[in-house]
Amino acid sequence: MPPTKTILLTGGAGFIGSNFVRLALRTRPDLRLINLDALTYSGNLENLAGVDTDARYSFHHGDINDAPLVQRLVNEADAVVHMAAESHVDRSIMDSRPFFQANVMGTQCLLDAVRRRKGGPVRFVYVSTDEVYGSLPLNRPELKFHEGLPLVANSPYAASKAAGDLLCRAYHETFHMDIVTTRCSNNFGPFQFPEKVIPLFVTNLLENKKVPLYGDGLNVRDWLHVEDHCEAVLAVLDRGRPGEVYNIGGDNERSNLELTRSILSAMGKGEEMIQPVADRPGHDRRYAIDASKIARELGWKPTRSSWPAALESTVRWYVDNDSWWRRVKSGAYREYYARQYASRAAV
Ligand code: NAD
Ligand code: TDX
Repeated sequence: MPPTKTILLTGGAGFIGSNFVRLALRTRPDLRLINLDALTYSGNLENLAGVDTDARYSFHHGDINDAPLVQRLVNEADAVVHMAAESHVDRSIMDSRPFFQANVMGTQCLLDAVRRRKGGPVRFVYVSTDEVYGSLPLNRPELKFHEGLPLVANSPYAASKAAGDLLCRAYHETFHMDIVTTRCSNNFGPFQFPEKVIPLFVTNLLENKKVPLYGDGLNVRDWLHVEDHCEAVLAVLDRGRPGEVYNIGGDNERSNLELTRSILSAMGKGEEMIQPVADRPGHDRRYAIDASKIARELGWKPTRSSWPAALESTVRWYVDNDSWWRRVKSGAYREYYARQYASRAAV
C-alpha cells in the first residue's frame, strides 16, 4: 500500500521521537514522515540508524522557531505531531530560558504555521506531559490525574509545557483548529538520553559508578514503555476528538527506591551502589495517571510495559548498546553532569 498521509513530526531525533519514527515506519505503511529536529544535545541522528534510508522518511535539520522553514514543511503535511521540546526537569532548574524558547515560542510558531497553511489547517497533535498536573500526595493512593484537573505546574519545565497546553487550547477555541493534546507519564526504553533516571542509573552502574538517588527516594512515577506511548499518539492522531486532551499511562507506579532496587537486581549489583543526594528543588512527590478516557474512547491499552520484564529488557538494551551511550555520555554531557551533581551534595 503506498503512503496516503504525510506527517510532520517535530523532535524525531530524540528519545520518543526516534521510537515513534521506528514504530510508524514498521507498522503504518499508509504514513510518510517528515522529521524536523534542531539536533540539540538530546537529538541524535544515530537514534535513527537503519530506518533513515526508508523512502517514506525524510529529515530536515532546523528549529521549530524558524517560521519560513516551519511554514514550508507544514504546507507539505496532512497532520503535525509535535514532540520537539527541552525535556529535562533538572536542566530547567539550572536555566529555564531555552525551555520557554522551545516549548512555548516554538509551539506558537508551529500553531501559527498550521493556521496559515496553504490549503487550510490540518490536525495538530501536541505531545504534552502529566507533569502539567503538579503532584499527588503519597497518602492518598486512590487519587490519580484525570483530564479535568487544573494545570498546576511545579517546575520551569512543567510550566513551559503547560503554557503549550494553554496555547493549544486557545488556538482551538479562537481559531477552531483541530488540535488534540496528550499527557503521558514517564517513559522508558531504548535511546533515552542518560540524564533521565533509568539510563543514567544503568550506565553509571556499567561504569561502576554509584547512582544518585534524590531525597528519601520515595517519590513515585508511573512508568510506561516508549512504544506504548507512541501507539497511543498514533491512536490520538487517527481517532482523537478535536479539542480534547487524552492522558496516557501505564498504571505502573513505582517509588524511585523500588525502581533503583529493580535496576540493581537486574544488573547483579548491591545496595551499596546507591548514593543518597540532596533532593531536587520542587520535586513532585507522586504522578499517577487515570488513562480510562483513551481506553474507552480510542481503545488504547499498554501492551509492552509489564514490569519487571519490560524494565529488564530496557536494561539489556543499554548493556548491549555500549558504544551508543558511551558516545552520548562524552563531551558536553560531562560538563552538565559535573555541574548538576556538584550542586547535589551527598547526604
Ligand atoms: P528528548 O529530549 O529526548 O528529545 C527532544 C527532541 O526535540 C530532540 O531531538 C531535540 O533535538 C529536539 N528539539 C529540542 N528543541 C528543538 C527546537 N527548538 N526545534 C527543533 N527540535 C528541537 O525528549 P523526549 O523524552 O523524547 O520527549 C519528547 C516529548 O515528549 C517532549 O515534548 C516531552 O515533553 C514529552 N514527554 C516526555 C516524557 C518522557 O518520559 N520522556 C513523558 C511525557 C511527555
Ligand atoms: O539522578 C537522578 N536521581 C533521581 O533520584 C535523576 C535524574 C532523577 N531522580 C528521580 C527524580 C524523579 O522523581 O527520578 C525520578 C525520575 O526523574 P527523571 O528521569 O528526571 O524524570 P521526571 O522528572 O519524572 O520527568 C520525566 O517524565 C515526564 C521526563 O523527563 C519528562 O520529560 C516527562 O515530561
